[in-house]
Amino acid sequence: MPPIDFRLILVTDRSQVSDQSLPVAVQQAVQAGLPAVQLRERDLPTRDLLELARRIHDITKLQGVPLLINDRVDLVLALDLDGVHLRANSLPVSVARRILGERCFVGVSTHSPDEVRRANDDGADYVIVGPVFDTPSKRAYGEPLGLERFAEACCGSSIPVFAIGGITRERISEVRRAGAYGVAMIGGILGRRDIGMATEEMCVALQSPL
Ligand code: TZP
Repeated sequence: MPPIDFRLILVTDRSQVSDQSLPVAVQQAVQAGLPAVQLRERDLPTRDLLELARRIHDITKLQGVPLLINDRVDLVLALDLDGVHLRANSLPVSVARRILGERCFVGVSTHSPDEVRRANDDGADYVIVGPVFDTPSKRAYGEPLGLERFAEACCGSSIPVFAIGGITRERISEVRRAGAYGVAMIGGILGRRDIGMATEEMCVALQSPL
């Protein structure tokens, strides 16, 4: 298994990119030092998703930036992507691992300390935990975890934990102190006018001493 040597994951949502296409936005972030991308365009038909994944992969692979995709182990294999990101109703970790083997990342979205422990037991490579803070796209799912429950989730994990949900540059130190290995975000990068600058700011915040 390749090591998890990235601490920032840009999760995509093309509806939040205002002035340009998603591939151009990803290119700007990658040029500014973005270390990993998770393609999460869950509403796209397969052909369109394949095409988008191909275009984004052309950008990420040039810079050696891992590209993960939600759910689609078939597209991981077809395009030689770096891994898959699973949710509760996706394929189980063991099945994804069996299909993809050890050279691909298998990540899991989790929402509680119990789910984090289960993902550890199932053999995931990393977990994304959230929403930690309030974030518009997730209000329908109820209250965010908050820092205390997030810290509890981190305590129960021996694999890297990424915080998601309302993560800003200012909050990076808070989630790191609570035990986060890294952060994942949509709006903190794609919602900003200057995507390159936003990416740089996040990278600096992740490297600052606590
Ligand atoms: N999962 C939990 S919160 C969230 C996802 C996909 C949305 C994160 O968006 P933002 O803009 O970084 O708060």
